[in-house]
Amino acid sequence: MSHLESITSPRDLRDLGDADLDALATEIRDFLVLTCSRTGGHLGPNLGVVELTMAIHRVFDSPTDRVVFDTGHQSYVHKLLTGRYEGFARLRQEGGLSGYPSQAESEHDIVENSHASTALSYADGLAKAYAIRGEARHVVAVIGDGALTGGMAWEALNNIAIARDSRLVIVVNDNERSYTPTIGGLATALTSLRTNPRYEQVLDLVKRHLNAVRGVGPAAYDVLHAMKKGMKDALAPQGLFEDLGLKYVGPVDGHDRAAMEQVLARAKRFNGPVIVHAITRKGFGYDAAERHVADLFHSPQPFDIDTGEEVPRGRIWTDVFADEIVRVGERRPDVVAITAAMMHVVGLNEFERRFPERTFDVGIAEQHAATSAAGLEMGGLHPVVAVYATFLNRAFDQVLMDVALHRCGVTFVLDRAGVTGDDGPSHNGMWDLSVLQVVPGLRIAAPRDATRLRELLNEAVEVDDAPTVLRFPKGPPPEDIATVGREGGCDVLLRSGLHDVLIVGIGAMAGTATEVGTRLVDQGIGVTVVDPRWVKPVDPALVALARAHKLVVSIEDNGIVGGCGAVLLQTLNSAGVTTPVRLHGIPQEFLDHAKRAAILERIGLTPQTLARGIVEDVAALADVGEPVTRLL
Ligand SMILES: Cc1ncc(C[n+]2csc(CCOP(=O)(O)OP(=O)(O)O)c2C)c(N)n1
Repeated sequence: MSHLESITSPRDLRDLGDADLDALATEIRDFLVLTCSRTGGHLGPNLGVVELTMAIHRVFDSPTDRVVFDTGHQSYVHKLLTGRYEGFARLRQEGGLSGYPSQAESEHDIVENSHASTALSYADGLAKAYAIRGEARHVVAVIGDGALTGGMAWEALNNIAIARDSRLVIVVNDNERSYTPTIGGLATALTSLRTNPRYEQVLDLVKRHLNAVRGVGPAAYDVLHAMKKGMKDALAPQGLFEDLGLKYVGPVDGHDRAAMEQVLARAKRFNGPVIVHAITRKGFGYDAAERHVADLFHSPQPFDIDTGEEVPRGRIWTDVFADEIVRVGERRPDVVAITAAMMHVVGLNEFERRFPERTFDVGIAEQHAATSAAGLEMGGLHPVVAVYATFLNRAFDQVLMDVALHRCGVTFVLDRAGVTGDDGPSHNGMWDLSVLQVVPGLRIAAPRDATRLRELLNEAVEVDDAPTVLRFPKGPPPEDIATVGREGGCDVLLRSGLHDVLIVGIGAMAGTATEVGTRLVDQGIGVTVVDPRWVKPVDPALVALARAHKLVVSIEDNGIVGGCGAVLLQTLNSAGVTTPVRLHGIPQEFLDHAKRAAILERIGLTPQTLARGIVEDVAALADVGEPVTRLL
């Protein structure tokens, strides 16, 4: 049995000697590479925290002591050390291990939200709770330099600095990267901490030398120690953490397990908040990851272990946006682009290459992205803020008050909208069409295919008196879906027979809507299928169409509560249109990870299930006698 297979709990680590621990670290790396080569996953970040995680679990006693991982994408090693080796065969697959910590999986997991920059706030609360309850438990928060660029992390530090009773150890996992190199003043400050000789190290050095001189050493050392603060400023002028009032230890080589254990043990003894600054390398120990220029294998697709070559993913929606935004940029010198630490994954890398002075990576700072976009707009530019749909939630108030209230022409591009699947509940982009409905003046476009994405992006950047949103899903776009007519601003995709059922297909669900329509036509039901293109505000043409039909059906890959269907229903109600409306969307719940297709199947958002339901609805309406008796 390998070392790795024999680990069922962190306690098993305590009995191992240095050689066995080194062997275990190697086994973990090999295993991570093998697993991710088959399933894909956050390989680079996890290769970087092997020793660091082992050290934490040797020094602290989880789950009595709590370990909180910021974002949680780097928790694979923690999972391996907490008895989940077997589960890795089905990593990120339906019914298998989650790609993030999961309370359902283990008592060692506590925070599973996977939106960045929250760990310190959770840890602050946990540590305060244990202090108040008189429980002698430590809390360890592991946070990357990327996640430290998020404002919430600094709000937490501000509070932690005065929480003297908190037994809280913050491990800053500094690998100088988010996906790409971490940006900003923080990154510069960390570099200065990283590269300046620490006063502790210098003191140690002085101590060793002075102690060697008989009769002089200890006394001289004491004097020196008294001058410590002054020395610190002279040797390592920096104020990042200590000027906040936080005890700082480091920097320490995060790949030197023994050194990590030493500083963690010291931090633990301090019994107050301490920052441990660990220097690590993303992708450490796997050549293909270390050489991967784009993102050091932050989150590769399945790949060939020998070459590191990923299974080609084909052309995805992001690529269509990436090409078009460059064209927009060529035509419109006032268009600037903003990413929140995800330059290439949201398709801005080519724009950045072409227009570096017009591209801003703000760090994992969606709130700042939105409000600084408002400022850019007020200054005469048209910003395009590209983020994953789920992460825009972070900036809701900024969109509402800072952008919309000021009628700023800012375009938000929401990639990975709808069901994303593999990354679980926190990554499904199923909230935007609901939360953004409440924003006055804001307009939302949902393209059904690549052509519409290009069209709608161009229309969106023309709007200069209100925020616009363009949302599209993960994965490849479908073949273009032809238009057979136009009603107001809506594309008609299918028109057949009488005005029985009006199907409104929102964005990526327009293809599904068309398939559903075809099935209904086969059943002899008259159908009109439309794609509104702009889904907010509701197109008056939709109201007229709804009035003319016997049943309205909306289909969207967004939460059913407050989404496009719900707002359409409300609009029809206000307009006095009494046509029955059936809403189809994602049930308002947190969806476990699985493939997108499997989830859509499970929640009934497939043409077959939808068509069956609609036929039943039509039959039920017919049963009541009015007004659709002629339908069947
Ligand atoms: C609010 C939010 N925005 C964006 C992301 C996407 N994201 C996941 S990991 C990551 C980079 C994290 O960098 P860091 O914290 O330094 O960890 P590392 O991967 O370098 O270990 C980003 C931007 C996220 N999870 N949450």
